[in-house]
Amino acid sequence: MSETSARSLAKGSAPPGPVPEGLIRIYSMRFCPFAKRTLLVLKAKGIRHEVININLKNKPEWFFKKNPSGLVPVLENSKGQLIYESAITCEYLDEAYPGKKLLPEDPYEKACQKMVFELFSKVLANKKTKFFGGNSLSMIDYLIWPWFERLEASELNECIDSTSKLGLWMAVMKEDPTASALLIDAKSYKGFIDLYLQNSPEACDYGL
Ligand SMILES: N[C@@H](CCC(=O)N[C@@H](CS)C(=O)NCC(=O)O)C(=O)O
Repeated sequence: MSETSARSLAKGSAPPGPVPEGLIRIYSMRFCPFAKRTLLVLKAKGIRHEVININLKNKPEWFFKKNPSGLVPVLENSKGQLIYESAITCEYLDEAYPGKKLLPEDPYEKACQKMVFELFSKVLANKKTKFFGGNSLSMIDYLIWPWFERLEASELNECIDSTSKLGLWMAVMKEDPTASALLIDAKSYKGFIDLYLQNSPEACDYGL
């Protein structure tokens, strides 16, 4: 798997070449919670991938050919196919690659995960089981987790009661090997936010 901490590519950079056979590429940004969803799924499924970080404060001109809206994450495969919108990239990876299935096979169960995901932004407490999708960790947990790990990094986690269902879920997520391997570094995240709010082109490369 490739370096997630490479410096970002900015305006004036040369576009990267085709994606080698057997690899998938993610255009990412080290501190983006949406891209983190895709990185979690890549890691959880053990998919060989390379990471190209994009300077979101000074985007390369060629990046708009990868995603006209100029947002990360974007996936590119060796056929030159491009996939964007984080939830769509995650579902694509789950369907296109073998190994542990993160979305349920059963169409109704799958629809339920998608309904919970739609509800997520409105009703956080809509959780009756240990994980958001049932009693084992699945796609929905990875889709939600990046915002909660940022709460910890911003020291806002105290606003969540550690004995509540949400607090208990956060504790088990931190023990998941995939989530803990990709855990955001609080100090770098704070440094990134400070520079990002100042519109600094150095924000995306904070700490490198
Ligand atoms: N709906 C998109 C949102 C992605 C998104 O907002 N990414 C941010 C970084 S965290 C971005 O690329 N921002 C660049 C910009 O707004 O120009 C998704 O789920 O992939």
